[in-house]
Amino acid sequence: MLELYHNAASTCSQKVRMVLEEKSLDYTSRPIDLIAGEQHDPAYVKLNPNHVVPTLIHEGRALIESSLINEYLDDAFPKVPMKPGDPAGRHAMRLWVKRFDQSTQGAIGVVTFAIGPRRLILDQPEEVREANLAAIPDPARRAVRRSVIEHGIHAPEFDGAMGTLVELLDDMETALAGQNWLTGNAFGLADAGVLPYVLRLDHLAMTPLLSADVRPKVADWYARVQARPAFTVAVSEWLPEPLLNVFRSGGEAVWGQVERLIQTD
Ligand SMILES: N[C@@H](CCC(=O)N[C@@H](CS)C(=O)NCC(=O)O)C(=O)O
Repeated sequence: MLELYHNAASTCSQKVRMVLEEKSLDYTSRPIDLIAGEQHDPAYVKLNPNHVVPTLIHEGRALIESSLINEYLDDAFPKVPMKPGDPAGRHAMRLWVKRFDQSTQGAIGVVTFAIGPRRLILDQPEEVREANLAAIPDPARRAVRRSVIEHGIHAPEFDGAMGTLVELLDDMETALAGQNWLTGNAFGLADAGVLPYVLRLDHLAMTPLLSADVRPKVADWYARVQARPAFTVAVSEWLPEPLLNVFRSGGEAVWGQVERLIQTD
């Protein structure tokens, strides 16, 4: 009934898998290897013209854009509701989600590629690397990807991207001061939406940003998310150990520099 084209470690895929799991929805998994460039396969591009994951197939329709897929799932399968029940709560939820789409997703892409998969991509034959870069349809996105692959954390985009992510954590800390979850006292779409970004910072060895000494509310939120049964099934069981090692070792190698960069901002 549901088919999900996704990638095990991709942030946008994680947020959709999390919602599917919270709602106990079964789906057929269609994995897409992003490093190998399967998102550019013409058959896949027919489903997702943006050459990205995830894509959800439901009742013959191909649904794209992770945040919109999650709202769709909540509308189509309302038994376990993940949107606040009141208009103000839904507005707050959509404000978070809008922010994830407008700035967080781009920032996490910069930081991830600058530290992690960059090394795998630089090991690829030049013609494979160039073909995959050339296939990114959006010229701005293509230019940023090239920049972070070439320059890593010294890319001009890196500093601003880290600033965006630190600001997000600070705003989460504030939002969580009077409630358990981002938009109230139930785990909802905003929490599922932000989870992959917090997790990615952790995987990139930026764990000190999430420590209870620095951001106690975020640390507590993160521990409670990780304790949810859906997290195990939707996120941790999918994580490929070799890629996690690339993230962690890449992050550990640059954490000192990144920390100085954040402190001087
Ligand atoms: N706004 C899109 C962004 C999707 C996106 O950027 N997906 C990434 C993985 S998280 C991807 O497929 N990247 C492949 C590439 O950039 O080549 C969404 O939320 O679905």
